[in-house]
Amino acid sequence: MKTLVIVPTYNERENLPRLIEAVLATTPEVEMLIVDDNSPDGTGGLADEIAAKNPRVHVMHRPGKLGLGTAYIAGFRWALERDYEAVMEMDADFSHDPRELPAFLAAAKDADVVIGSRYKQGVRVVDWPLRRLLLSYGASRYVRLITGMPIHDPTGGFKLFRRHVLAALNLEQVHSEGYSFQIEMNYRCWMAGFRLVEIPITFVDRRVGVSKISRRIVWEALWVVWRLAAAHGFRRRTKPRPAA
Ligand SMILES: Nc1nc2c(ncn2[C@@H]2O[C@H](COP(=O)(O)OP(=O)(O)OP(=O)(O)O)[C@@H](O)[C@H]2O)c(=O)[nH]1
Ligand SMILES: [Mg+2]
Repeated sequence: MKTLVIVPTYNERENLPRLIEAVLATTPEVEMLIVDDNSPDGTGGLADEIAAKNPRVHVMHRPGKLGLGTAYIAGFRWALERDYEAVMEMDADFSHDPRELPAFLAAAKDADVVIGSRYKQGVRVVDWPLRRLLLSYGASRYVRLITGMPIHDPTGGFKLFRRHVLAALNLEQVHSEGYSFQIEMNYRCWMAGFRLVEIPITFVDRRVGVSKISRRIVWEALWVVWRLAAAHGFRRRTKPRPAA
């Protein structure tokens, strides 16, 4: 399945070259789109240099730090203008292990959306401080409690959408930015009746570079869940989608 792996970057100079190499080595089916927000450390220029030598690597430049959510939406649109059958989200900082990528492609044969899950069949998070783990795990329980969405890890950012899913969603309606972007995408896919499948992944804390998580991102996630649920009348189940 021809797949585009979208990697948003902001100051990931130390990670990006190794990441690209590792991702492309997994399978000839994948290409990559780096969406760089004019990183002060020059990640964008570095991506251009790599892309110039490798036709499987593409780069989108944005003028400044516009957020993760809009970076992915821009990437999704770019993919839909081309002939990719699947589109993946992945972080640049090696928290998502490239070696797990083929498992997503395999699972996509029987799913519309494949979600890499840290919290299905146990908890697999390496090197996070307990505080951060509790925040993330607590958020996942909170999302499930309020929306009824049967997903163990709704804030994770290692995932795959089949092309027809992105084509069916109204991407212009998606406004959230940080963790809530992941929640919102899952929720919209679930409400639309698509098949969401979780596969176990192991998440490792970033080794180099700095985190971009902020208090604002956490608050956004807390209230976005209520906004989404209210917009759908607090409906807690979906109707199966008629076969296409
Ligand atoms: N283009 C773009 N990329 C971003 C932006 N914010 C974060 N990213 C990238 O999105 C991915 C996830 O961001 P991280 O900073 O790793 O966020 P996190 O995983 O929640 O936190 P840490 O791993 O602790 O840093 C990384 O590849 C970042 O470089 C942004 O505003 N624009
Ligand atoms: Mg990270």
